[in-house]
Amino acid sequence: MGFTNLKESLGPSPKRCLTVAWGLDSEVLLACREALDQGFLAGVTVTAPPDQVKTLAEEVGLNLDGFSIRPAETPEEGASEAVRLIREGQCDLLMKGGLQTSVILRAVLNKERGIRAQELLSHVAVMELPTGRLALLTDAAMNIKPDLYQKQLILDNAIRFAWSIGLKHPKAAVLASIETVNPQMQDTIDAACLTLMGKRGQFTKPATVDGPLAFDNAYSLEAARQKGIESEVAGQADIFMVQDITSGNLLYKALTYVAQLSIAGVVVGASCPIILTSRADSAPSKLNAIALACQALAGS
Ligand code: COD
Repeated sequence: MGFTNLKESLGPSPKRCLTVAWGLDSEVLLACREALDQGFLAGVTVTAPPDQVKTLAEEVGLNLDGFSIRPAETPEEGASEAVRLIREGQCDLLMKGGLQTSVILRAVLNKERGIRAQELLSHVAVMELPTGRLALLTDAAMNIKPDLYQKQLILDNAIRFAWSIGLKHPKAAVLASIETVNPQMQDTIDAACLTLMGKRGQFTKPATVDGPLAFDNAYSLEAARQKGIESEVAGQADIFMVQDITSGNLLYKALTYVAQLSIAGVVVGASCPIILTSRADSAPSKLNAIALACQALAGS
């Protein structure tokens, strides 16, 4: 299943409303227009200064039917207003507009006024591999240097998310730089622990976990064979789990810019999926992210 199948299988959803925090990003608004036109969304609420939204819409020739605007003077105010709309059940999905990732994440995590649902929130990037199937990369954008317990929660979030978008019994590769356990490399020890947790059924939903695996062995069965690695996950991973934000972000950007994969990102673990796209993403890739979040909401 690729993004095209995902969008085709989604079907119209007359009641779903999305709020865009600080919606001063023309590509985000154009993607929302397309999602409204394709029936994935019933309404879009933008938090931002109304005159600036209208000017932006005029500049790019965007029809604002189906949009409503909640005034906000600053990105921080826009983020907390959008989070409030989710908390009060007025909207179902949250999307980042033209503000910094950390600003929206802080509003989401706010102890009194946020929308945490799980103990840990984490980022899941969904990419369409050259073979046409979808696979997940986590956590390339939220948790900076997780410890083993946080890694367990990050993997658990990704496994649940995989199930919610129809990747049942996912195979998860815990990535490291080598595929053997080196007592001097904590990431290889953590990967081995996560593998055992998988074998002992310590994740919320069934999954096959294997690691440490280097990216080549996780991605390519041939590469794994050449190294004599026997693994149920090698060459078939549905989830690629990195162990810190730096390696994750490097991999994410290399896959986007060098391999030119279509990638859509969401934060999971809050009361709704949070769509995080980067400014460089095109409107079609932002539409993929909206469709993905709608699918996750329907499947959770
Ligand atoms: N899940 C649940 N609770 C969390 C999480 C999480 N992932 N992270 C922090 N918290 C809680 C903490 O326990 C604490 O109670 C509160 O939130 C504040 O924690 P701090 O002091 O660590 O929070 P912040 O506001 O300094 O940082 C949280 C961020 C998510 C903003 C921070 O981790 C961050 O900047 N991450 C990188 C985001 C980013 O820039 N991504 C773009 C790179 S591509």
